[in-house]
Amino acid sequence: MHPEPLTGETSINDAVSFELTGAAGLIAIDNPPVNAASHSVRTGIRQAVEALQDMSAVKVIAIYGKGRTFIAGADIREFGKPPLDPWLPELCNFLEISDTPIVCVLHGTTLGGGLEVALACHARVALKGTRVGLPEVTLGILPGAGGTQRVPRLAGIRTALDMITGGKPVSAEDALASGLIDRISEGDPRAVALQSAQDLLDGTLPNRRTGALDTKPDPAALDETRKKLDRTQPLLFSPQKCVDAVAASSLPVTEGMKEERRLYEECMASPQRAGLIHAFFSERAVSKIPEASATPRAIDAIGVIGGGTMGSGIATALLLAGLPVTLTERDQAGLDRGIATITGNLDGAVKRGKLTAGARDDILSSKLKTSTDLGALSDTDLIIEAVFEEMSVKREIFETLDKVCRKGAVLASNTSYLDINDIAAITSRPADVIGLHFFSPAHIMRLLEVVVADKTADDVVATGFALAKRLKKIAVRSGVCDGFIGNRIMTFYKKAADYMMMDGASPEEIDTAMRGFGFAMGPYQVVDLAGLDISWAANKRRAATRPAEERYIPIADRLCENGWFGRKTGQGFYIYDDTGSRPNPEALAIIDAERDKAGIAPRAFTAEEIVSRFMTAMILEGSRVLEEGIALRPIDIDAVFLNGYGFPRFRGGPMHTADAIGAAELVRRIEDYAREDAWYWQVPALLRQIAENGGSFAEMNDRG
Ligand code: 3H9
Repeated sequence: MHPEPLTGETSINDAVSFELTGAAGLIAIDNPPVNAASHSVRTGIRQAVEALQDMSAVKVIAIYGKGRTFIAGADIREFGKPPLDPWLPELCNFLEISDTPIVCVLHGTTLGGGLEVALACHARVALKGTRVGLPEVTLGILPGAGGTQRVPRLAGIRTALDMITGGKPVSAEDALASGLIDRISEGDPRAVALQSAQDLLDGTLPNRRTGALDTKPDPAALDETRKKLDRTQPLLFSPQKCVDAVAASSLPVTEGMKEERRLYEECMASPQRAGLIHAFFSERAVSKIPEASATPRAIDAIGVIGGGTMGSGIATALLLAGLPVTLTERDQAGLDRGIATITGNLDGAVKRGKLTAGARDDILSSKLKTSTDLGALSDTDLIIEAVFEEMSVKREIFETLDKVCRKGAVLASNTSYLDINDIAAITSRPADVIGLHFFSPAHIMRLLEVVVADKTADDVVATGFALAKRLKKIAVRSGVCDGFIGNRIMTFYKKAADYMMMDGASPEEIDTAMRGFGFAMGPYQVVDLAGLDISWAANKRRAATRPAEERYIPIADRLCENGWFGRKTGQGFYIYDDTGSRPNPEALAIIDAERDKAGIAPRAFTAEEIVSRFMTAMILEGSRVLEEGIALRPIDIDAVFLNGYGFPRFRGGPMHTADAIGAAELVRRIEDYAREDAWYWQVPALLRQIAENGGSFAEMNDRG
């Protein structure tokens, strides 16, 4: 028992404290950065409520969060570890049955278990600007602390299905309209907590036990959602489980809770949960780089050189983030094309509701400047070159930039393949030179490879990461090599696909198998979209240095010789017209002819073998990229493929998949495939070492 009355705050532990103010007991949660419902938060809340319940002066309790948000969810870092009492669902039930009424004050991003705590209280007040949601499905699980039972009781089955299977947060206004919360207030969380406690006591806020309410059955909504998910997310496990759990909300609450728990455990045990949570952490881990402590240089004005698709996309991304851009091109015609592309991109953003028409007009009239003279970039802070991939062209540009740019300006190249060290050496200021490799369309794709050359200064690297943050992109640090992390690995595994094509699998079979694995598109759909001419140019460039032992498949080159560059020319591996796309019979004839020429009798490939060879090749080259220090950690490679190459998120990325397969099995596969082609299929030393030690790539992430 605590002595009463209390004044000031009493700490339960490092995360929870309480205070007494008149008849109200206020409980504060303080567990930075996002007040995740860790073990100390759960025990802290329970002990604080118990302490307050024991005080006769306390007639009402209010819970609020300190810092930037109320509880943003269960502590994801505890997942997969032995659960510690009290579990979040137990805490929620404990709050709901409290005889002392409890109001919760929400602010920031009240998500997952945070919202579930609030739903179990007797009233909910949100500060203006709060976003509430149940994003568990994005982590491969379902709301497991009563969310699937309490949301339908407060807001109906349809809202519950939308929120729980969609995972997207909603505004406080929407939450109020649906009945999820009781009021929107303004002020600081503590003051609102105090006022709300008084209002709950006075009866101006409703005082209800959510679990005591009934859910109105809605079989049509359940059926529609199941069918939609079958169609749109056929490979995902947890969305259907979410629907099952919401369906159980028509049962008496204790039975519904049991069913929710059973389904939650199924999701927790699924490899998709591990993959999706790995993906979540990978996107945050990538910013932990050796240069993280350097202060980024100030970036107030940016120059973009080149108004092609890439340059215009980069300029659009910068403009959308509110940065002023000076676009340069060789001539007015080039500038006109660039301006037209940027305008089209911004129009698209207006159509998608990301930008108002007024803001677009404002950007075009006041934020975008253009020039045909590189001298116009003399007072910009960062210049991104995005011109044709030809060293002689880049040389001319960087020589000029070295002359015209102000001291301390960051000089970046968007090259996909060229050596940043060579580009840096063109200038008298190599410490200021860096690679910023965007992915097309640059205003939409989230990945940015920050390519660090030998002499790049730490604060220039930090500037690249700071820029990515402003653009809301995922920046991944890469060392210098042909193709950096992503394109280098892609070039390698693309060969494995080509070998299968040459030996008997059709492009369509390979694409279908990889889509079945979860990729958004198969590799031949990707090259058709990117343009076969791009890889044709790279093949020609590499021809001189291609090792004699390498098996070379010329099929794509033959297509290019016919002028078939993929989607943009109406045909490539597929034919594209008004009716959609279908395999190109002429491409298949070329494949047959090349097999004949090489004396290959085609054999059948199962989807399983296609996936196995494709993934083994990807992991093989990923291991080499790690061995050479091009990527800092396996998790960086995962982030690259998840955000730039359509890798299925629920599989966590290639190196996470490597651990799921197991290093010993990967070595066995490579040695097996090496019997056909010992040059291509070589076991990397790192992979062999992990296999021999019984280790994992995940351990390399932990070492940081
Ligand atoms: C759940 O609730 C299950 C229950 O239904 C059932 C239980 C039985 N846990 O993103 P940021 C870390 S599932 C642990 O950069 P922002 C994050 O790793 C959960 N750590 O900030 C990072 O650490 P570091 C449902 C977490 O302002 C730091 O906080 N909830 C958690 O851009 C800052 O994060 C969710 O899925 C967590 N739950 O965005 C919400 N959340 O600095 C997941 C964050 O060491 N979180 N961290 O790299 C988010 O969506 C965003 O973090 C948020 C803030 C919007 C909250």
